[in-house]
Amino acid sequence: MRASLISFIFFITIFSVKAQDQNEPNYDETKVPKYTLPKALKTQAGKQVTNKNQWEKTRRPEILRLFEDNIYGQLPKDYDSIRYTLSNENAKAMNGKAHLKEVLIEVFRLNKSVKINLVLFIPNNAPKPASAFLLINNRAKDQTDPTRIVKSDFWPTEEAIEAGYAMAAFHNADLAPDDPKLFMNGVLQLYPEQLSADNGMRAIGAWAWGASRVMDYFQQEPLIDKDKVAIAGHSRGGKASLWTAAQDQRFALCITNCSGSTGAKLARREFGERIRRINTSFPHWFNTNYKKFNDKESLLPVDQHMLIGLVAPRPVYATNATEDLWADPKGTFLALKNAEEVYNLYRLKSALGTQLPAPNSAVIQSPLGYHNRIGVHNMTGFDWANFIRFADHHFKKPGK
Ligand code: GTR
Repeated sequence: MRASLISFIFFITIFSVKAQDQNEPNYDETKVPKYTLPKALKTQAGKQVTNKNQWEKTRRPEILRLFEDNIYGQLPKDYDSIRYTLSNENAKAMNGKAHLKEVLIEVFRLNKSVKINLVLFIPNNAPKPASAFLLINNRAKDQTDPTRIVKSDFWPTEEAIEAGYAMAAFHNADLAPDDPKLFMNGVLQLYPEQLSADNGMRAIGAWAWGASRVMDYFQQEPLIDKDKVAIAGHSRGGKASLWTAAQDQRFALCITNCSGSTGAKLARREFGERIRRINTSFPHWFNTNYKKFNDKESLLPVDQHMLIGLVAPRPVYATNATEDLWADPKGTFLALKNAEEVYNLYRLKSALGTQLPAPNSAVIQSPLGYHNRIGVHNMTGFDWANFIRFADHHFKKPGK
């Protein structure tokens, strides 16, 4: 009797330790499973892609479709009309250094509309039209304060204006509130059919959709160089910025800051935040099909290096923070590395080395840029200073 009680307790203990293990994030490099990444350059028909024409005609659309179907959902492109209203303007904002435009972008479909409030500062002392950064703001609205009473490192607009860049931002909640019970109260009201589709758009897709509508606005804004607009985002916003750049080729450059799981890190390393965890904490971010890959990373027909590859030949800059293992710095670096072969099709040589760069050292002169900032999960002045260096490198090259 006693022996069986002891073995019962033993069994329960082992069982609960194991159950706990499965839910605990792994931060141990030795426990990363052996994995094989899906091949970016092999078509579904099994053909090797050897040039950019095959990539653009066959493989790129295939991969885009796989990401839509299995992770981020479709991005509806049809709407009835779009209207831009200048709701506030100050040609001498920031002590005369910048021209502020606040623009209400309204998109109409099925007699419904969604409103995007764009804040835009354009440098007065820089050639026009100006290059721009567009931030998908996933933090408090005052982080992109048009009055500049609040000045945040999360959107260091004074510094960017000084460097000759326009700074634009919109709040993600304008498109989809970041809440599993409320996310449908935004752009999804215009596309209700998406909600019942297993591969339909959800919150991350809605935020990316919003970035594309801002790009629609830039097409007719004479002060902005529509061919030099970088899309930027942090964390969940960085997942959305990468998805934006992947599907909307009008964006010339992509910044994905500490984007981690289902952003720029490889899923198959099962390091830090995993698919089950993100789908449980944030069921409204990705489509229904993505839930099938909870604990089954190896079955995904894609991995995140292929998402980065979709942005090629346009430059991508990814970041991490040394204390943010949840977002897997090494897995992010490896995703960039594995995207290099797509850039090679365009004869664009990456300057990423073979190892994760030393903390705070930035790889700038490269189509695939990266740094791992010393510190915690955040987006800071240090990060932005490097985004500006990266954009300078790509946008101010001779002949550009
Ligand atoms: C975390 C989430 C991450 C990241 C982060 C953020 O809770 O697990 O994937 O998106 O939020 O957006 O700050």
